[in-house]
Amino acid sequence: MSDLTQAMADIAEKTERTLKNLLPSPDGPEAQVLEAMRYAALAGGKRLRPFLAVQSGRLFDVDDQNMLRIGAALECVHTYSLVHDDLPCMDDDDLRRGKPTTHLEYDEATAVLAGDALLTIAFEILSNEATHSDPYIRCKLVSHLASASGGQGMVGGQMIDLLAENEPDLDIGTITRLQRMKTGALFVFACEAGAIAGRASDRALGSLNAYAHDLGLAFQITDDLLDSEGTAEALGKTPGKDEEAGKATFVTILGKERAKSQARLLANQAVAHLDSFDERADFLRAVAEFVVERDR
Ligand code: GRG
Repeated sequence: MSDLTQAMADIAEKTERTLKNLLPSPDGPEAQVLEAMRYAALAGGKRLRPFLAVQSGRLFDVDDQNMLRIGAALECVHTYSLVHDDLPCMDDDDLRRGKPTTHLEYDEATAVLAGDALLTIAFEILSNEATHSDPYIRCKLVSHLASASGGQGMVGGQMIDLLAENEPDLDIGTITRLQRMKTGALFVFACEAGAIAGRASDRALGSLNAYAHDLGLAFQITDDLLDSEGTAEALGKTPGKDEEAGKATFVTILGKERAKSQARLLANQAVAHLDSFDERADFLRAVAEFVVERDR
């Protein structure tokens, strides 16, 4: 196992434990929604966003325990987006993280409510004093995650994506903007969170922002490639959805070979933005390679 794989497995395991402790235990007449939240959020996943958050925190000596709470909040927002994206009114999917999607395991209403509750608990986690001793920093974390997730971030990107279905002629600029909002915004929050929690300089924050933008795009291009080439078994989700929906993607516009070289270029560019950091940024450097080489 490489050092990176080991470090990712370690943070994934700690994220799972943190989420288990933070998500409410199914109890009382509302138990079904609490169960569905746990079903969706404790289903594995790469936990890439918590990994980025913990690594960014380490650059500024922020305690891992604080960053794991921020990572758990991020994972709650990310999981809510997957639960809602899988609904029949959106992507209508039946497989996620290798298991039946939440609306199939329960029902549509429960999946909508579980997604809603995962989104709101993220802010409950961030605003709790166990996340950071300084209320100003907690407020900043809440505000940044809200902007990244909302109508001018992830939700906005999803809206453009839905409107873009059956529009195979979208240009690369529109797709890049859409993906920066839909996928990139949470990556940016994950990487900036350590700088916010560690009261880093604007320059350091800017470097992490630039790194996250390039990493997010490299991740998305690879996601498009996996959608066109991967198997349900390896991905834990249904491949070929973009083509089925008649969607323009980086792969339909650039072709597979150019998409691959563009993803690699962006990963290299992401690493270059970390030049001002010492060896504590080595896992952030290594994860850029992982993002373009991954098979799930
Ligand atoms: C419904 C508000 C709302 C937003 C949905 C992010 C998103 C917007 C939809 C997900 C659809 C999708 C497959 C996007 C591609 C990029 C992406 C977010 C992939 C899944 O993230 P991973 O690979 O998943 O990090 P795991 O399961 O490892 O956590």
